[in-house]
Amino acid sequence: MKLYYWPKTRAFRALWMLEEIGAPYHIEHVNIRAGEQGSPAFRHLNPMTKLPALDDNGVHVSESGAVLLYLADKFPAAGLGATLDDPLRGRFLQWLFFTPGCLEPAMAEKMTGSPGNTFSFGWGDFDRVQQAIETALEEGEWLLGERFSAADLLLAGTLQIAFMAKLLEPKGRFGDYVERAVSRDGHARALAVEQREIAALKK
Ligand SMILES: N[C@@H](CCC(=O)N[C@@H](CS)C(=O)NCC(=O)O)C(=O)O
Repeated sequence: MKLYYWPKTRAFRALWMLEEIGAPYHIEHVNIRAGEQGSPAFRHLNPMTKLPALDDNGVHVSESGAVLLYLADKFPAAGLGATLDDPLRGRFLQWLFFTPGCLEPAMAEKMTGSPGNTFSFGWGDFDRVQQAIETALEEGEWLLGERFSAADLLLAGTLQIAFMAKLLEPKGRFGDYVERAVSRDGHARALAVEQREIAALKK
């Protein structure tokens, strides 16, 4: 499995997922700061020319939500998804789509101060996504209740960015949730890889 990656990007989500799973993979660098994502070869892989992208023996997947879903389905024993017959499958998909489809656009809107339209825009607005997460987390430690899934990986990783951008305070229910997610061994392993990659760039 090849992970097209550059440090300090959304490719970290896929890296974290691969480390959670323990699947063998290797990193293919795409220096997005130097424009390498625009090469014809990479464009063929992901016409959006963005990271992350995955090549699993010729099967190409991009868009972080799709990459996580692909991996969760491919490695069910890792328990990071919900199988087709699992009653939690619906909730799993809902929250997996929620982060890129609602949270990220609402964050972008909030950051840029764009006026938006909570009724017509698919992501509502930042207050609405915040309330949705709050409600979901009232029901359990994780989005699926008792167990951590790829949907938590995606949401917690994105909430960390919301903390860094000062859109949310890293405290209370949100703070505890992100803390629980990043305390996982899989996250520590992914972070070690990311730190090695950052250090290598500085050489
Ligand atoms: N919707 C995409 C967004 C990916 C994305 O925006 N990646 C950024 C890095 S964090 C990127 O590759 N930017 C380079 C570019 O836009 O040229 C996903 O979730 O995978």
